[in-house]
Amino acid sequence: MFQFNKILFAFFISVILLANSANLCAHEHEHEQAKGKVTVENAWARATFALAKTGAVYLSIDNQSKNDIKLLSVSVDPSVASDAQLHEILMQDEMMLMREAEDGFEISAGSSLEFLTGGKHIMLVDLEKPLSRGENFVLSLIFEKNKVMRVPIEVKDAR
Ligand SMILES: [Cu+2]
Repeated sequence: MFQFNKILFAFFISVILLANSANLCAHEHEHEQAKGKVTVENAWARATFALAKTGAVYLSIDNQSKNDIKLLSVSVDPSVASDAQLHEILMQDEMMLMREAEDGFEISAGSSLEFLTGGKHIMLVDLEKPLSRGENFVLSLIFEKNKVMRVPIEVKDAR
């Protein structure tokens, strides 16, 4: 009986070791993909009026990796707004309109995607409360292949 327990124990240990090494592999692989040098700069949100129901976030995503990537969508915590959308500007009959970019945006290798005032922007829809200067929140950028970047956003005065 003692012998049996010992064997069982050894078997158990090796299963744990196997599981651990599998984990390690997965982790390293993930790390390998993540270090593809995609950076986010100049991230900020415009402070809003007291009764504003929408807000805008601006940032630029620099793809210094060797692969094309695609930004599919964005999201924020429901305590900030009920929805976050990728918006683009288009001209129609000399009027500037905005619409949701439902397919997201491609960012080819070595290029960057800029969300700037007067251009592409990230729209926060149904704000829980107005965005006040100095506040911070987190915006999640959701890329293809389930890659998510969580970006700290600082609220700054409208200019
Ligand atoms: Cu918009």
